[in-house]
Amino acid sequence: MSDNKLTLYTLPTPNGIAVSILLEELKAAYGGPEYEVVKMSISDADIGKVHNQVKSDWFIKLNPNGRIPTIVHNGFPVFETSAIDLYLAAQFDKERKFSFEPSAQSHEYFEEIEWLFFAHGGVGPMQGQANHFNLYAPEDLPYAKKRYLNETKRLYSVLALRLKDRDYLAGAGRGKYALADIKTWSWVRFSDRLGIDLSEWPDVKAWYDRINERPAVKIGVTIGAA
Ligand SMILES: N[C@@H](CCC(=O)N[C@@H](CS)C(=O)NCC(=O)O)C(=O)O
Repeated sequence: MSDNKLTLYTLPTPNGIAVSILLEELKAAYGGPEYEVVKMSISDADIGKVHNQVKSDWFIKLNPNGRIPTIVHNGFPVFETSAIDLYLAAQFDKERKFSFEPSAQSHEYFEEIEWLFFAHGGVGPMQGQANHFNLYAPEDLPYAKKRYLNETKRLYSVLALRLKDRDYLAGAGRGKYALADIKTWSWVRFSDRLGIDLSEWPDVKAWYDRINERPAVKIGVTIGAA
């Protein structure tokens, strides 16, 4: 094993790109880390392709939750998007270009954690359920469809409140593009699937467009496709 072997198990889903975007930002800013991509399958139809399954025995040893994304860095597995991004920042974002230095005194660091948790515990799960009930559920459940869609939109209005007079979610002044933006943006990118129109929240739309223009983001969203 080399000194810096990093493998990313992923797909270009809202959770997958939250990690591949950060990895591409790190590569653009620092020239690395290089990483190997293992494209996973999360489709039951593929059961039997053992090396392609998030619920197979070998993968559950890396991520007991059986989901993408997951990384293994020099033999150490890490799962959960925000934990992976915090880990990658601690390992590779030495100049804190996309993160904030952990410190009890740093309000910026705790703002980052606060907005990461907001996305990880709020936007992701609620929009995920909205997707499920509106796009995939085998039963038509109008109450569930409406509940999760409305809650997702309510959370977007919280983002709008935060982004009024700011460019990014965490950091002093107008903020700094960092982990919480990457994590949240990765879900907002898929909002059109629910018929959500970002122009309802002009500051969220401006933040979305600002991040969408970044070259590393354009690459990050493709990692694990085809
Ligand atoms: N809380 C997890 C969510 C990961 C997740 O739900 N990943 C989905 C794809 S976006 C998945 O692997 N689904 C497969 C399954 O549920 O079996 C994280 O933040 O990493």
